[in-house]
Amino acid sequence: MAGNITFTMIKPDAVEANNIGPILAMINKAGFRILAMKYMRLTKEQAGNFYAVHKERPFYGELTEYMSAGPIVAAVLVKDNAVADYRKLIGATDPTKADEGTIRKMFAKSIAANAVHGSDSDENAEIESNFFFSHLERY
Ligand code: FUP
Repeated sequence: MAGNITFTMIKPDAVEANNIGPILAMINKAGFRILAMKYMRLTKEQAGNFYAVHKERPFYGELTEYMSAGPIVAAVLVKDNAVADYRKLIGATDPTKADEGTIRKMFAKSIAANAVHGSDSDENAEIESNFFFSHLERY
């Protein structure tokens, strides 16, 4: 397999707004290959486990409530320099600070409902991919 992996979720706000297709098109256009993908709804407990690093943050309750409020698309993406290139494609956490043409600038509604997740390191890309996918689900 050529390249590195990153993990992404299309979050409930973007799914609700019918933006799965446009976001996947941007991902493909930017040169990422989809290694694994699923459409599912997280329980609040699963969302809490996924975001466990943020447990002590003031927004943790709201974040886990929101991430379990509707279905998401989870995917593992492959590309050279995947983590950094995908962070560039999605833009800043706060969409008001995201660059023009980024996924969050185009589709995010707020800092909490910010359309997509993207791993912030190779180590977390591995952990997050393993949270959702077995190796039998990667193609
Ligand atoms: P990012 O890596 O860009 O997704 O951002 P963080 O890891 O810092 O935050 C994870 C998620 O927590 C964000 F996607 C949205 C949520 N969050 C808030 O709701 N409020 C904040 O002030 C910061 C983050």
